[in-house]
Amino acid sequence: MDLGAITKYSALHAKPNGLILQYGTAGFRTKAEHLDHVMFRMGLLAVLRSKQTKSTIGVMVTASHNPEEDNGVKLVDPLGEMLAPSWEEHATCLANAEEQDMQRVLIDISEKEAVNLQQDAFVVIGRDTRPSSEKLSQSVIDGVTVLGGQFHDYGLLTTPQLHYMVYCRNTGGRYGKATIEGYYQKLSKAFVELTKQASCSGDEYRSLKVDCANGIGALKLREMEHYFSQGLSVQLFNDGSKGKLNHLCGADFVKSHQKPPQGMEIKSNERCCSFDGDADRIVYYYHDADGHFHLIDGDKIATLISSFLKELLVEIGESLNIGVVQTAYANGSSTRYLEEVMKVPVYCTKTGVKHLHHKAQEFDIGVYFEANGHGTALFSTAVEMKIKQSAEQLEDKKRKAAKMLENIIDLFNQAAGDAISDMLVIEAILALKGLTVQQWDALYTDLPNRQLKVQVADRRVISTTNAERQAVTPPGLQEAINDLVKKYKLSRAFVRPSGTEDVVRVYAEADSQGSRLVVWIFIWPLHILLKVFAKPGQSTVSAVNRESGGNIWQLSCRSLSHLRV
Ligand code: NG1
Ligand code: ZN
Repeated sequence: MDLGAITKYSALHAKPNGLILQYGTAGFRTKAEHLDHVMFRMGLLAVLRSKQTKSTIGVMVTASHNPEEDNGVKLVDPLGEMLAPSWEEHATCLANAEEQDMQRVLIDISEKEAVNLQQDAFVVIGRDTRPSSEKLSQSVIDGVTVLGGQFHDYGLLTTPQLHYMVYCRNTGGRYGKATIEGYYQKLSKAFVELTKQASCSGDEYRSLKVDCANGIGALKLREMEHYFSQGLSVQLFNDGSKGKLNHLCGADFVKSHQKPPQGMEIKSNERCCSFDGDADRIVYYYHDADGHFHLIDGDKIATLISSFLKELLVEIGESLNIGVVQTAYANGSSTRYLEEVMKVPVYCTKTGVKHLHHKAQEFDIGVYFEANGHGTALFSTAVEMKIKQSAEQLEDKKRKAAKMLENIIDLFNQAAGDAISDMLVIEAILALKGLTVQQWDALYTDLPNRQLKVQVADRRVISTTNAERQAVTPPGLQEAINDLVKKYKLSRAFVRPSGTEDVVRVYAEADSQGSRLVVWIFIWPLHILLKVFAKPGQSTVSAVNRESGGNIWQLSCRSLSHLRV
């Protein structure tokens, strides 16, 4: 390690005074102007991780669904997975080190992790379309080179494409070719093979409207569409030609506001979907004949996928164990449907895909999705081999099902949740099953639900347990929530500090005969509870009134009068 060079170059990427950042649910995220030093230092850290694992490590520059002014960075581990937790701590430590402590922190990490500094290092880098991303990814490269690492800069990529590249490079090409062309070809070939087998189709002509959140998804989908156009025609909206990234559009906007994005005209019963800013999330939606908006979120996507996979296994005659992994944000109706109707075991983990991903690896086939549309399916190596054999050996009908499963396995991005790959999987399943979007939606009815952000003085005063479904601190908060939940049928509510924003998230759902207003009345006291327990910051009354059309306050006061806080 050339410590002199590190000190010299680090000074060119100086840390702003007093800035403390945390490697959160998906790496570092904050205003782009505060991130230059973090990028340089993550370049350094990626080299150490690469030396330690003797593998290629990925660095992605993105802030996903955050506003355009933000940016972020995360490291991708050898099998395309999120960075190991002990290294997240090193990342936080390195990002927050004062200039004069940089050398010591780097040596500490190398010693603790037994990094052989003589080992070669290789880092691959990708970035989203934010105006700040190009310069920030250059800072990553500075960090990599100053520690003597080799690198390949893929330039503009979706987050899941970078995960895919890392996975391909560390598995000797067995997973696929580590080029953008290799990604397009692998997925499109599987998709076209699948749709060729669709004898009946819910729609005469398969077309889909895609809201690309004014992000990287538009660019990549446009490059890719001619590869799969035999099976699907896509019409792109919010393609970045005029609008601002994630502004009034994209998967996060559609899911949290439960309304369509701006800039997309929707005719009744047309199938539409939205990607988020880095194209690792997807949600579907449509307007019914009465003009009502219907959201089909990650929970319903997981249900469609797992039921299809289960049916295929039955046809092939294989009894493999299949599990679905969700978080506390999964709608109660989806969990009930999966467990009671489909008889599929469901597990709940903490928020953040790394938790879901690890749990899903425990099954022969693990399907995981966050309600916000981030997810994929994982297949164990043994399953992949078994299915390949079956596709060659079994008699006709079974062989057809095995072949289908083989293609579905190829169509999933098993390194990370991927909006493009998930979109093609969903479109293939709908075509093969001859399902319309309404029929898919009718699998079960979501319980009305709301999710809000509350700003408190210090979100860390709230800690949770039981996969984040119960608050441990501050004392008394959970009891107060329990008292509130008792008042509503099939109700559930929880609060947890966000790992990506300086807010506390509040979630509530209840059987309220379809009335979202009831959930509003329910969630509002939760705001008050948080304010009371976490010692207030700013008022949320005006924000809540604005979002609810102004008539919430009176109704909420009535329900508040029952509260003993
Ligand atoms: P936080 O901010 O920790 O709630 C959010 C999402 C996660 C995940 C990460 C990373 C919700 C409720 N939370 O995490 O699911 O996607 O961002 O992007 O949607
Ligand atoms: Zn994202």
